[in-house]
Amino acid sequence: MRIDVITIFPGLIEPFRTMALLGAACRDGIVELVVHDLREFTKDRHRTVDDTPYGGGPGMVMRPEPLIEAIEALAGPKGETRSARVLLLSPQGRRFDQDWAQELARERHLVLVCGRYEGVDQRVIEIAVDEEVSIGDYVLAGGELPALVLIEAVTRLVPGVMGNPESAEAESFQAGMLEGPQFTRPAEYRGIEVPAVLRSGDHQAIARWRAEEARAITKRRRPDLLGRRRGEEER
Ligand code: JEB
Repeated sequence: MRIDVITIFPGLIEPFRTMALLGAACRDGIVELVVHDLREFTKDRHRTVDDTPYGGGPGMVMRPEPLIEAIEALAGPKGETRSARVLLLSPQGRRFDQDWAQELARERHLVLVCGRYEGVDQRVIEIAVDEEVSIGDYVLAGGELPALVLIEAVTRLVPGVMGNPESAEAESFQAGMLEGPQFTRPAEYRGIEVPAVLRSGDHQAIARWRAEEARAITKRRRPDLLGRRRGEEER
C-alpha cells in the first residue's frame, strides 16, 4: 500500500514513518508513506497556501490551486480512471470507524489531504477529493493528527504489517467488542492477584473467561456495540 500525505506541516507526519509498527512495515516494503509539503506546489515567491475568506469572517482559507495541483500530481484527475482514493480529513467528514479502516486496508493507494486554518476552498472537494473523513466529534486545528490516526488504524490491518498473525486472528474474533482485563507478571502486586484461571493453564477455561469478561465490560461501558455486531447470533 502506498500512502501520500499532503500537508503544510510535513514535520508532524515524518516521525511516524520510523515508529514501531509502521516503521517496520515501511522497511519491509509493505507500506510506503510519502509526505509532501504543500508549499512545493505553490508558484508565487512567498509560497502562499492560504487567503482571506470571501464573504468575510475570521481566519484564513486554503487556496484551491496548490491543493488541486498536488492531488492531481499524485492521484490523477478525479473520476473512473483514478486508482488512488483521495481522502480529505475534515470536521464535515463522515465518521471514521473500524469498518471503514478495514475497507481502506484493501486499497493499493491512498492520498490523504490535510487542511489547516478554517479549512479548504470548497472547489478542492468538488474537483479533486473523493471522500471527506472525520475522526470524531471534537475540534482540532488541522488534518495532520486525524491523518495519523487513520494511517495507524488502516496500516495495522494491512496483511503482513502486524508482526503477530495470532493476535490479528484473536482480534477479528473479538471484532466489535471491548476487551476484558489483561495481566502480566508479577502474579501478585500490592495485594492484587492475577485471576487464578489465567494461571491455570486450562486454555478452554481461559477462552471462556475472556469471552465472558469481554461481554460484561462491553455491556457495561458500550452497550451500543453489542447491538451492532454482525455475523454473530443473539445472546
Ligand atoms: C480536520 C481542521 C477547523 C472548523 C473547526 C476546526 C482543517 N475530527 C476532527 N476535528 N477537527 C478536524 C477533524 C478531522 N478529521 C479537522 C481538518 C481541519 C479540523 N481544521 C480546523 C476548521 N473548521 C482545519
